[in-house]
Amino acid sequence: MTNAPPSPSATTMSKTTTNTPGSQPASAPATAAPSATNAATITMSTTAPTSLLRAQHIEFIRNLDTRRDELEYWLTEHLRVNGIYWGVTALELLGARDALVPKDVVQFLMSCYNADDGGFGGFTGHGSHLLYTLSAIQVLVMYDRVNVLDREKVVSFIAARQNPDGSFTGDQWGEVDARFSYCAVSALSLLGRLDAIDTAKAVEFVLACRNFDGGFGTVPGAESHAAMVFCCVGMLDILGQLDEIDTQALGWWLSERQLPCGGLNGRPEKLEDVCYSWWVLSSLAMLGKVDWINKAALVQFILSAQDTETGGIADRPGNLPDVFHTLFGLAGLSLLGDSTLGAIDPTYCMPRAVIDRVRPKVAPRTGAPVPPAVTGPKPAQREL
Ligand code: GRG
Repeated sequence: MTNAPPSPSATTMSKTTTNTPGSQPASAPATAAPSATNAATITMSTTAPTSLLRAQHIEFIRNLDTRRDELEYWLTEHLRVNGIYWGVTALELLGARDALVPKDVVQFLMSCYNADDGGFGGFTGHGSHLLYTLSAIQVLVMYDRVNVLDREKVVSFIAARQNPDGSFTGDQWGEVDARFSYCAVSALSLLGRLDAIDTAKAVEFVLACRNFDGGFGTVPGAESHAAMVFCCVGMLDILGQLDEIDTQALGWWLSERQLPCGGLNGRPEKLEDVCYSWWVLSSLAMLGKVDWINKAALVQFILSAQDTETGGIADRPGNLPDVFHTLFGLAGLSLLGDSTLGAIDPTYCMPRAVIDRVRPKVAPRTGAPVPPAVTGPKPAQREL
């Protein structure tokens, strides 16, 4: 399966010239007043799709792994495990799990497992990193195949990433980032092993990434960014610490991300991008404030970014689609109440039905004590 690049802005390719950055839309959404600190935005096309192209999106994802003659397929090789998570989750929301063969997917994921340290790389033979380890665990949980893991070994890889100040490094090379705090806590929660880390110190670090505007950055002192808000709020939610957040300030900052075209940006003065329909909206959902944006305008923005020829969703209308934006567009529509899609859990970015199934193992949301460890089968009992 191919997938999208790490930074959408690095690969955005325009299919058409119908969007005109800098011009104002004919009618701005009623509740989405343009912020004085936001950049100019696009004009929505009147010929853009207005309904969900469900069948085309399923075909788009099903075909991703057949595009091996395309440069992008190989340029994104290092992210393949993330791509599988994005594609599998999107298919789950579309009610189309059978579009891929779970056994083959699990087999490929396990080819990316590094038995020496217990983590997953982004591709077969690549070094272990928390980003890929979480994606692999998420897919195994969705397929109910966590039994293939040497659970204790995976837990030891994740726990070993925690620093004395509570932060996490993604891999052995030492980069610290709030994303990795989310990855570690989400993954351990899904494995029922939050007891393996110092959760109080983990919370302390994430709270140190909070800024005066209510948002969160990658590290203490870094600019607030919506993707980091998702990571920090999600991590605090899993650990039952949402009370630590100034929900009024953060809710205001998040709702200011909506631009006149209906789309959301990730920080002031930046362009709208479909993926923020997830990072911003999921954060608002965790805070119980989805109504603080103009939902109808955002729905139309996401639908407009669908590709009518190939299926899939792009970062913004008129650009080429990829699986990253396809997942986060669909996930956003799900949070916005599209009843033709499966419901998504805003904290885990996994189908709500899956989280409900594993709920006894995952952490509570109420600040109650972390649940006891769940012991997995012995490695000898594992099978693909
Ligand atoms: C389970 C959904 C889920 C995530 C796991 C890995 C992770 C936790 C989160 C990643 C968050 C992240 C860094 C997303 C990328 C967001 C993005 C579009 C970044 C681009 O930033 P800029 O500065 O673009 O290039 P802007 O939009 O600011 O111009």
